[in-house]
Amino acid sequence: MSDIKAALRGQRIETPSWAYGNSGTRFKVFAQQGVPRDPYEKLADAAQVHAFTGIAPTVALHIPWDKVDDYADLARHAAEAGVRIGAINSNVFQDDDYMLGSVTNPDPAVRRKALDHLLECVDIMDLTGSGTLKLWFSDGTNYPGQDDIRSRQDRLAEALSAVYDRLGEGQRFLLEYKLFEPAFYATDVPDWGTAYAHCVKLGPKAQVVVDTGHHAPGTNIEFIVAFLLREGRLGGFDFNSRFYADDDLMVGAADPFQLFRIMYEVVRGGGFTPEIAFMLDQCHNIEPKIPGQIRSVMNVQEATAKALLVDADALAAAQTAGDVLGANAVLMDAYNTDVRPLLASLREDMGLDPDPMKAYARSGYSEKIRAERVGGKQAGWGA
Ligand code: RM4
Ligand code: MN
Repeated sequence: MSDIKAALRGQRIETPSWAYGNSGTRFKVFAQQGVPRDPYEKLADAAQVHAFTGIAPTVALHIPWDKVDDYADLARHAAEAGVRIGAINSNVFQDDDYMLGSVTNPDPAVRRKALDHLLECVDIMDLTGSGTLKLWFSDGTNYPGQDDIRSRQDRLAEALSAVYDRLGEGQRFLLEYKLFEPAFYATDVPDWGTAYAHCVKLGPKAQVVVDTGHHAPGTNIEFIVAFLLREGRLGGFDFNSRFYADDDLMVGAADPFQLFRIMYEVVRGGGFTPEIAFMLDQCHNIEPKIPGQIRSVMNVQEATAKALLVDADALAAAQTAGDVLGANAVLMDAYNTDVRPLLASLREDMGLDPDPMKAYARSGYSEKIRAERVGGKQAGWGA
């Protein structure tokens, strides 16, 4: 048990700056009181999540949403608040020029503009000390024949290679895939196989990131995790959960069993290390944002604790003996264990309150930001 506690103590989960701002669906963004108005206030909120969970010390930025004049100053502010800047997320999906795609656009001038943005993100990494660039392309087509699928792959490869060449020492990029949306007919990076193939061609600094909301219903995500880990190409996760499409709901809320299965494959494949980025990519449309992040961090932590509890020897013995029911029972025993007392005790060992949700609610921070953050323009999805 002390091994499991030590492993959980070392766990790191990164929260996304955009989770603290307002967000919504394409129908409505509901504004909440006390929401950050700039990246500085987003980092202050993220620091609360770390203060109460003890395992969320880094914050992912999204450029240009989190653009500032002085990144060294932003990094200093983060450190003062007790957190650090994590992955830099590029954004080539919100400019009119990108209507027909960014790096795969048929127009070379638009491709150049998109590539320049990606390279600018690496410049920002140099300034913030970030080691990870996350690339997600909304590129694709809506109608058969709209553009040439093969040429678009060539253009994608060309852009990825230029970004790869720009990466410095200790820097890598994570290529994200997504089944569909906003393109509905053909997406240029629709699945892990496409992302993987591009990464393999480029080299070890190119890895795949698995966003848990980006698959067709019923996809066995833990298989993808096992495969990518085995090939040394799993760079990290964008955790969230979904019922229908890319819902960006709290991780572990829709299907905690799936999250456990994923974390089991991570542990099994030796992926429970700092080299794998465990990030949240979520939007809290109707629930309060900071508690939404705290709950999400706890959900990942619970799934991880259960995955670490799997009796590896008993499982291997049952598998070797062809004991189908026995092997399944070993896994289910771990999943059905209530790990909340273990995690409460871990938090006490770490000098934290055993109940982060209640401790945050009692802290008065929510009341404070509601009173202080009046006026100004609230940060939001796309702002
Ligand atoms: C995309 C993708 C990216 C995230 C944006 C906001 O669907 O998941 O990771 O940067 O949303
Ligand atoms: Mn994502």
